[in-house]
Amino acid sequence: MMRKRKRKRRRMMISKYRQYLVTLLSVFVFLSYGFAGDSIVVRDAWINEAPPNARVIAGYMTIENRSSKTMVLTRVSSEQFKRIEIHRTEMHGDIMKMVPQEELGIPAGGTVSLQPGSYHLMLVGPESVPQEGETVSLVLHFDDGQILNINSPVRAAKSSNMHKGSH
Ligand SMILES: [Cu+2]
Repeated sequence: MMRKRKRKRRRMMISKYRQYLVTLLSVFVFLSYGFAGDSIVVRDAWINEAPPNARVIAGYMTIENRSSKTMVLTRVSSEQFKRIEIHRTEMHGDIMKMVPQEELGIPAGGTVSLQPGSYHLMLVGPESVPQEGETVSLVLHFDDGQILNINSPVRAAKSSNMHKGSH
């Protein structure tokens, strides 16, 4: 008697759990679809090619905010690196300095370019240094909880998009 009842209860719990999972999954799909929409568009992402023993690598991209409110990039992560910092290169007299940024705001309807000599991502502690032709998977986290996954190709800085262009 007792055993039967217990089994029944467990079955109910499993089905509840399953229901919960399905709900959670559909919320997830909805959110990522909603985001895939248009509020943030990333273009021209690239990772600077670096020697195989490099401990830090720079990453660049153009982030466009098509929404009607400021979007704030709060965090960037990648499974291929220990951590990723947002930096800005500043000139102090003759001295070039990289200043870590807590976050990066992209104004409504505006564009922020991460490029050599300005804002950039500092990819710290590579699992193995990615070489030209490979890509780095980056996850961009925004202050409203939205998340954007991008694949960034690795290429040499000399063939920079400034003049030659990649398309
Ligand atoms: Cu830096």
